[in-house]
Amino acid sequence: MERDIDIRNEKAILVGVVTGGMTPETMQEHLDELTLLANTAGAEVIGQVTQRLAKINPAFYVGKGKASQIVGQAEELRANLIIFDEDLSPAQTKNYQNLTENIKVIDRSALILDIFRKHAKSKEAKTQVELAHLQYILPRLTRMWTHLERQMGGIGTRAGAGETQIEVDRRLIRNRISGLKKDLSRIEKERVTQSKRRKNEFKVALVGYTNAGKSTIMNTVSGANVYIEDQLFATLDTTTRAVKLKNGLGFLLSDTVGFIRKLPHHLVASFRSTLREVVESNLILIVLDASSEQITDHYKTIQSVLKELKAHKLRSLVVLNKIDLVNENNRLKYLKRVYPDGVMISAKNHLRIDHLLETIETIMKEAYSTIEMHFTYEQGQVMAQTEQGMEVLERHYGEDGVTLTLRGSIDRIEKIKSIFGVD
Ligand SMILES: Nc1nc2c(ncn2[C@@H]2O[C@H](COP(=O)(O)OP(=O)(O)OP(=O)(O)O)[C@@H](O)[C@H]2O)c(=O)[nH]1
Ligand SMILES: [Mg+2]
Repeated sequence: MERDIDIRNEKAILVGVVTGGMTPETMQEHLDELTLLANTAGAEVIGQVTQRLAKINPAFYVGKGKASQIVGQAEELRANLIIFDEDLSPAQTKNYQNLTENIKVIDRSALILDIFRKHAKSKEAKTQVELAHLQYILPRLTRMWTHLERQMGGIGTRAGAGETQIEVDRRLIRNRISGLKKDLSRIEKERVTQSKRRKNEFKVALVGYTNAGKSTIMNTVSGANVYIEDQLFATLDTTTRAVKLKNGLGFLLSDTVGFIRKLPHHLVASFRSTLREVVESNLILIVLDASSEQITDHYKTIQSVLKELKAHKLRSLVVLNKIDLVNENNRLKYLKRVYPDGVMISAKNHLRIDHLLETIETIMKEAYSTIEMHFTYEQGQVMAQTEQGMEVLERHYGEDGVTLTLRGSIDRIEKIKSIFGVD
């Protein structure tokens, strides 16, 4: 059942539905991506079915006849898993379960959740994934789903008077959900304290489609040692490192979980604490795989997730990574036309990283302001404190003290002004 999906060594067939103005090519691209997801989860794809639909059938998503046909085909191919590219409603999942006992029928969200569960390592990621997973399965519980009692064990797992097993299961899940939410708000509080400490620093966040090369950029630019793999969702946690520029200015760079088309809503919501770094950044680097045919789709997906996070109005810069794989002149021209401000790099081959850093520096300076401050010679300590985290553009020694011209974040300058009562 849903709870127990562990997609390893399963043989799967994929189902894609073409609706509205979608072209068969786009459908195929979506199924190719679904194949990658299935492989990442450990399944082998042995067949695919596509169906053109004018209207979604509430019982089976596709028509009843087609549903039986898909199940029949899966049986014939000896598949034990059917994966829909579209989200199935709880009722549709249950209907399929009634249609076949030996074959699991899941949707794209369940598959993504399975990958996240396998890749989660830190306490935070595990908590977030479990929360999203339980929220996903709560409305999908069926009466066949009775392992929970044993798994959760202990007091309160027995059915009370008049309570059916499924009611017990629901109660257990709800309790667990509220426990996980409490754990997450505790983790979130720690993050708030951390981010307060970093308030005056310029924060840059790497955001992008999964496998675009965010972690490779992180490692190349900051010398970090983040896990890089040619697979989807290699990264589920946020890593932050300080990056120093040649002129002494510096910023904090964060690498985080990647996005994908139709990322389950519960996942985005429960990964809020991991994605906090994105929401609080001064600059978002939108990392795109320049060699991907789906680059436009990827860009749209990123924009819509950023919108969901309420981070779409933040300053952003497009980074066209994997430019080493783009050999055709026409393709380069196309990229330049569509992303005129995009910075082309190859993180893996260390190409044009300097150019990326220079662009970040220019943007930082725009977000920065300058202030002139005068200190008497007795105020040496106060002056040193004021200088912290700021760039000293000029230092003029006069008879009655030192005049500094400082450049730094507007926040920091406002703070200095309020401390010294200047305006
Ligand atoms: N050819 C080429 N490959 C690259 C480049 N940058 C990264 N890669 C490869 O792309 C794959 C994914 O890289 P990651 O850095 O793990 O990508 P990510 O965006 O962090 O992916 P997730 O954490 O899984 O979302 C790896 O196999 C990298 O070696 C590049 O500039 N050129
Ligand atoms: Mg990564």
